[in-house]
Amino acid sequence: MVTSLSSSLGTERKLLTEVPGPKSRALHERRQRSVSAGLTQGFPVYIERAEGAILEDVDGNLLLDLGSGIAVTSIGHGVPEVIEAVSNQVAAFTHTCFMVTPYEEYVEVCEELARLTPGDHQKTTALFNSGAEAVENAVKVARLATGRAAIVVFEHAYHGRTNLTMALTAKNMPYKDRFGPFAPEIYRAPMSYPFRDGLSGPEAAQRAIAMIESQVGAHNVAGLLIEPIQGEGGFIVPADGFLPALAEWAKKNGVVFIADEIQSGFCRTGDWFAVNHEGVVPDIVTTAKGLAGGMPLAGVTGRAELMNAVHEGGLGGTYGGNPVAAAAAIATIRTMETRNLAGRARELGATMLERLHALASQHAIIGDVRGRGAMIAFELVQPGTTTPNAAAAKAIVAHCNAQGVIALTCGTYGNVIRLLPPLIISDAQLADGLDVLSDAVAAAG
Ligand code: PLZ
Repeated sequence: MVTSLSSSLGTERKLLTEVPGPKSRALHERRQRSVSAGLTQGFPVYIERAEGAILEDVDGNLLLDLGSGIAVTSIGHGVPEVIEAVSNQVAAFTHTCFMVTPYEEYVEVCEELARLTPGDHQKTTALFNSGAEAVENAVKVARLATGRAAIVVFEHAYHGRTNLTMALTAKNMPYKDRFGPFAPEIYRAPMSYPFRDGLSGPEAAQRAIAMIESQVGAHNVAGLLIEPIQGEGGFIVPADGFLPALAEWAKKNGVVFIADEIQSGFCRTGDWFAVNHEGVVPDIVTTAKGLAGGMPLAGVTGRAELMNAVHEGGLGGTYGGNPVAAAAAIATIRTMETRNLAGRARELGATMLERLHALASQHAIIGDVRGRGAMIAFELVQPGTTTPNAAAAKAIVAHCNAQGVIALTCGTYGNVIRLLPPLIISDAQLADGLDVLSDAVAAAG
């Protein structure tokens, strides 16, 4: 199994058929009969293997990945260190349930999360399977530790699809529509969105704090939960000073500051975590996605006095911190360090921003270019306005897909194209992807 992966896919995008090709189309027909219609149907090319930034589909087409499975395979596909760690762990044992009989890999991931997350205070961690599960548990900890109920979240936020996290997520369609009733004691504050509100960070923070104090009351707030750079909501980078002002307010009022770094964490923005760029030290950090290089693993890491306030048995789950996923995380973190993928993310970001700003100066449908490190996006508008242009975003992604480039949309208004390349993508591969993207923008504009 491992040896068959060693035959290289090469490094270049190459289409042998139209995409999706005949085999993908046949699989897609099978899917329509057996898979719930409730799942998003993205780009229906069925993948057989992957290596680096290249995905090979069942028709033999080689596709360029600018999405990393939504910021998950940040270290790239088929990384030998991860394959080896996972293979060894599968052979050793795959599951005991950490709550029944523990194992070292779980402990090591928690040690690494304590080391890598901001702040040198004492921290402990609990591991889970998905981002939504991590967010739910962060809320449980904040409520228990403070004895308060209210959770403040922000406009455009995305935190998951479970019942509690649907309440935390802002966008109705497709995430919440007709799935209620939703959990109570969730309050939504205005976000800093420089392109649309023109406010400075401190001004936007003051606006949010005034809302919280008048509509909720600081002493009722258990936790303030925020994505330091919003993901699904549109890669919204808050104005400088917004996050520090909120963190300061939280500290002053005994409110647990929870950074949801599930999409922005693990070198994606050019540092281990997006909060590092503004020197913010959260009380709790939620992680998932990039943490385990493609295996399902999520973490809640927080101040020991918060995390340890929970009674024994209050946190857990059958699979949380599964040994195979934990082994993958340890190898992923090592790989990120030895290959300096945070530094690479900054280089990729500089290249993407330069190309996208140039493109924006030529095409009036690009209203804003933003992001940090290798978490970069541009927002499509009706020329000369800020009116969202979701049709253009859709057309651009379709154009990219037809050329064998995986690109993703996001945003409350569906009008943002986001770029999340694997951090090991080569300069030539990125240039190729950006060339295709430029043609797509030209065609849409
Ligand atoms: N918090 C910041 O980005 C997941 C969602 C894809 P799970 N984002 C991708 C989709 O349409 O379901 C995400 C996130 C942030 C939480 C989550 C939830 O993580 O692992 O998908 O549960």
